[in-house]
Amino acid sequence: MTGLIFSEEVESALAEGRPVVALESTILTHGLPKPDNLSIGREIEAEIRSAGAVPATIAVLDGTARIGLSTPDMIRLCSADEAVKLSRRDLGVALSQGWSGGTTVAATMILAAKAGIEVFATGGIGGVHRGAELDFDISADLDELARTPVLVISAGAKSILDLPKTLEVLETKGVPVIGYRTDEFPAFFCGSSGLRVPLRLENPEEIAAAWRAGRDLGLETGMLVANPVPEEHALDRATMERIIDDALFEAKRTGTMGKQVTPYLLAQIRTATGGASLTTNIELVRANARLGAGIAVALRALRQN
Ligand code: PSU
Ligand code: MN
Repeated sequence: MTGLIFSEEVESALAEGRPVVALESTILTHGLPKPDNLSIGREIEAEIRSAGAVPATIAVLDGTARIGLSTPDMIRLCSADEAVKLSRRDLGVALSQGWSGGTTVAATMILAAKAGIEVFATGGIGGVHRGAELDFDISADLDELARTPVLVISAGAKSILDLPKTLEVLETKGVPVIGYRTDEFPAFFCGSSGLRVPLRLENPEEIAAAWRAGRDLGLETGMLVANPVPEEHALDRATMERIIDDALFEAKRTGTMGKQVTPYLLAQIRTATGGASLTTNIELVRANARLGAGIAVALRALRQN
């Protein structure tokens, strides 16, 4: 496979058909604070290993697309000041110009699909921003879910986004949104949003079977599995709404635009909640990593039948 550089661990897992779970890296470069990002990145990988799968953190280093990072690579990515946030539109320039950066959900899906990895766990996806009817700010993650066949596990999306519009766009684009043991679309820090999720499944085997059936039909769309944050780590919905409203106000006041919007809002929220939101963030990604590993293991069992 030209253009991709695999870690040894991921390369042998794929060659032997063992379960692999992709992880994104914008969460490390732009979503979480340094130096915690490094330990969190490693904890998430460890979670996948202990659940019987191999983690493949995906990033771009010195203009090469990496599928699985060695420890020195991970350290570099997590400490680099010049790491760029890379979405679909950025990949060609990043690779040809020798950049290093974190891949968003969209860019990670592209590279995972090319690497032959079907399952990808993350925290939250990008979506339709509030006020998008005026500024057209809609994340490329949504289009990617419509066009790239990768199964993405997230804790829904933060209510920095317009969640009803995000669900409408996913419906229009034909992306299955599956509530994992829930009827509600989770709102990242909070397990509930008051919005119904269109489909619901109860275990990794059912999710793997639904994914396989769609693929067998020739569907080229992705799938979004929405896994609510474990209840004991969820934050209060009213408090988060207030904090998010303040963050949105600040973003507008400072004229924050384009790809800076999401990292800016995430940093504002982190400051406003103190340590609480970071713990919740780590725990929900950990839970998604575990579920992703379970789905990857179930997919492997389906192949063997
Ligand atoms: N939402 C979060 N945390 C994140 C992101 C989104 O709660 O770290 C990151 C993901 O990498 C996602 C990207 O793919 O932000 C979306 O950015 P944009 O809205 O600019 O497409
Ligand atoms: Mn945007």
